[in-house]
This record gives sequence, C-alpha cells and structure tokens, in this order.
Amino acid sequence: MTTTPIQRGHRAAGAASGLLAGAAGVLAGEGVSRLVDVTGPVVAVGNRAVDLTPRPLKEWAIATFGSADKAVLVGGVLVTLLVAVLVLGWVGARRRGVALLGMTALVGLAALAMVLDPAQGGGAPALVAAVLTMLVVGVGGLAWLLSALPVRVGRAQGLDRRRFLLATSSVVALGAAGAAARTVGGPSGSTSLDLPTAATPADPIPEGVSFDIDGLTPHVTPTPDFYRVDTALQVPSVDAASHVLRITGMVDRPLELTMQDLLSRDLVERRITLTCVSNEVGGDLLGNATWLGIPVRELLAEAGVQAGADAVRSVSVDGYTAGTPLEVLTDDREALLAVGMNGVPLPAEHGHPLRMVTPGLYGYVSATKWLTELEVTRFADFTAYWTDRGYAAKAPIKLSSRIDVPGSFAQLEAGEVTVAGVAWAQTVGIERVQVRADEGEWQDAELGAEDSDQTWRAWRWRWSAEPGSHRLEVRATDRAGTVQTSRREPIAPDGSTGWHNVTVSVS
Ligand SMILES: Nc1nc2c(c(=O)[nH]1)N[C@H]1C(S)=C(S)[C@@H](COP(=O)(O)O)O[C@H]1N2
Ligand SMILES: [Mo]
Repeated sequence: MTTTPIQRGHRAAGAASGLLAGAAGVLAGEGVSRLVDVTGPVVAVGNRAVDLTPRPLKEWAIATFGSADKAVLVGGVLVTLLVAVLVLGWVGARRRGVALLGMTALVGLAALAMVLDPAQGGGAPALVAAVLTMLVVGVGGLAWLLSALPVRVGRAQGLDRRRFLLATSSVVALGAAGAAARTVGGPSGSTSLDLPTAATPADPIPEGVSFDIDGLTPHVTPTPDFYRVDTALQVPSVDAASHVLRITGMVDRPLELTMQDLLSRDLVERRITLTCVSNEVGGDLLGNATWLGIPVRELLAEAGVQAGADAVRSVSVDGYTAGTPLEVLTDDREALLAVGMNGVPLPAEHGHPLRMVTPGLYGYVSATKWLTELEVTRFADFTAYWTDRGYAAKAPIKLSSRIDVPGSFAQLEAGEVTVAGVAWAQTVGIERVQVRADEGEWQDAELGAEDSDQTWRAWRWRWSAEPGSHRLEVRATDRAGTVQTSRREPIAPDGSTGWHNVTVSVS
C-alpha cells in the first residue's frame, strides 16, 4: 500500500497530538505537584535516572557538564519524553489503543519515580492527585485528540476539525494552567524561623582583615554571591515547624530534636569559610559566611557516643548522605549545626532549616544541607553519596590560594599594579603568601589581618609592571610550615592542588 498525502498528514496530526497531550500532561502534573507539594514527575524521573546511570557515565557527565549537569539531566529527560510522545502519537494515528497504552505506561513510570523519590514529602492523597492529573490530561487528552482523527484512512474522510480544535485548545489550556501553577503555586520553602540571638556572638571582624581593592573577594561573602553545590534538582522545601533532627546509631540515648528544641539552646555564631572539593585551582567554589548554630559535639555528648564509633553519617531530607570523622565533630574546631547564615535563617538553597558546617573539611563530607539525621557509626560500615562515586571518604581542605586581581588576560598599563587575592588553610591558618612574575624570585605579599584559622585570608602585592606579556603565580604557606604544592592534581578523589596563575598583558 502506498502512502497518500492524506495518510501522511494523518500521521503528522497523530504525532502532533502525542506531543500536545504529552506536554500538557507533564505540565499539568508539574503544576499539581507544586500545588500539593510533592516532587514533580520531571525531577523524580531525573533523580531515578541519576541513580540508575552507570558510574562511568555519571562521572563523564559531571566532568563534561560540571555545574550544568542538572540542566543537562532535566533537558535529557524532557527530550526523551518528547521523542516518546511523538512516536506514540504517530503510531496512535493508526492504532489508538497502542498509543493510549504507551501513554499510560509513561504516566506509570513517572508515578513510580515519584513514589520512590527519597525527597518525596507528600502523602498518598497528594501523590494520587498529581498522578491522576497526568492520566486525565496526558492519556485522556491523547484519546480525545486521536478520536478527532478518522481511524480508517482508506476512506477519504478528513479529520473532524471541530472536534480536533476543541480538543487541542482544551489540552493546551490545561497544559498552560499547569505551567502557571508550576511557577506561582506552592509553599515555596518558607524560611520563616525566629532566630534567637547568639549566646556566643561572633568576634568582631578585625581591622584590616581585607583591602579596599576593586575585584578582591570581600571577607564575608554576601549570601546571594555564595556558591551553591548540591545534587538537588529541586531545592527541598522543608517546613521548620515540623522538622525533626534524629541522632541515631551507636549512641546510648537516641535523640529526636525539633527546631524549637534546637533553637532553645545556647547558639554560637562564627565565621567559617566553606570550600567545595570541586573547586579547581583558581576557582570560586568557596565562600565565607557568618554561621549561627549549635555545636555538634554538645548534641553528640548528650546522646552518648559509644566506644568503637569513628564516623557520623549525616542524612538529608532528599536522601543525600555524607560521612564525617567523629573526631572532627568532637574536637575544638567546634563544628556547627547551622540554623542561620549571615544574620538570617538559612536560605532554602543553603539548607533551610538545618545544615552542618564543619571547619577544615570539604563540603561533601561535612556540610550536609536539609539535615534530618546524624547516625553515629563506623566508616567500615557505610558508604555515602560521593564515596559511592569515587571520592575519598576523608577529605580535609587542601592549602590553597587564588589571585583575584588582576584577572586573567587583563590589559594593564606599565607601572605599579596591585595584585591581590585570598589564601586558605582552614583550621591550620595562613602564615605567608608569596607571588612571583615570570618565574622570578618569590616575593612576600602583605597579609590582611587574620580573622581566625577557620576563614580565608586576604593578601596583596605591589608589582612594578613592565610592558609585555607576564605570568603571575601565587603560593601560600600554612601555620604548620607546609608550602602549597605546585603539583597539579584534579579535583577527584580529594581536591585539586597546584599554583594559580594569571597571564596579563602590560603596555
Ligand atoms: N543535602 C545535601 N547537602 C549538601 C550537598 C548536597 O548535594 N546535598 N552538597 C555538599 C557540597 S558538595 C558542598 S560543597 C556544600 C555546599 O554548600 P552551599 O551550597 O551552601 O555552598 O554542601 C554540601 N551539602
Ligand atoms: Mo562540594
């Protein structure tokens, strides 16, 4: 049988129907999910996809897409869905039953992913509402659209235009309503929490902690500029009023603490520079904030840590886990369970209402956001999110330094040029920073006043720049006398090393 133009148009109308119904179904499902506060289909499927992806592929994706990996993942889910519903609609032009079955299967997959999502906060009725919406709009919409197409193409019978237009506009309207609900609706992580003042406020910032130099990183990072790194496709929205922290595992007295329990304690305020293991040499995945919180060691002492334990496994509401050495959480660095950041409750992206902040360790082993459980355990008995993906179980922050100004490839005028940046060796402290141009002699930079050994330290150096192209390099020495290594290491498995350099041109 040869294909006639009518048949081809018919197939195309089928494919368009699949696309319309599929898109509207997802949008409506997303909208209702937002309204009833459950993890929506796209994020749920994305999360499942991450979990089911073989490790080499995952590593390749992280290496290739870096911090855009989430956008790429969501894009991948959407493109796959698009292709699937196009094909379903195409098939459906001839075989309606097959298309409807296929669409039902897609909704079923999304429903399964939503039910299995570790961050799934909503109850059964909310989930049922979201899934029913997808069924009605996706499957029902497709059935309606396809019913406007004649089944037997052999007969010279065109599509039922009125019916097709009505179905199309209805499905589009439902999809649009879903999209609107998706953007406006929902309890968007209300971060209202009455923070008490600190029993132990942060020390005042010392005079001369930084320099007034354009482009030099400020000592305290304004919250909107604070880097964000996490695996959450959608920032968890946690209700502080009902949030509970559980302390479990190898303890004499397991604890369950509400936010009110935690806030009624003596709170400590301190500036701590957080650093991500994914920070490349010269990168900006670190920030310094004033954190308000409860010393972890006080809570662990109350729970009564049993002999033999050497780790704390922290768990986020979204299922993320990390392992931190017990000794680090009980020593004098005084790791915090933070409730406040820069004078206000933690913003949703930074872990509202409760997160860990541990001086001296990379965030992935020590700074769990949306914290819901601390399990006292042994390193030998568990693995965590990033250790499952090839990163080290123990990860102290490596001594490092960065040139903030001048920027790479800056065009400068000959004469005196200010070179400046920050250096960090949390819990050890920075003793010295040196700079050199074109591999000449190392020169001592001037250091800003030290805030504490838990924060970074500013430095500056005056350079008499002569015309030409020049390469500036920086290296730091910590309080223990260790000089920052020039050896270039990648971020995996436990943090990058090497000297940061910038090339500038002077005229
Ligand atoms: N729940 C959860 N907590 C998390 C992460 C995460 O993916 N999920 N990422 C960690 C990593 S790798 C870092 S570097 C810090 C970053 O904290 P920030 O986003 O507030 O800067 O959070 C840590 N806490
Ligand atoms: Mo990180």
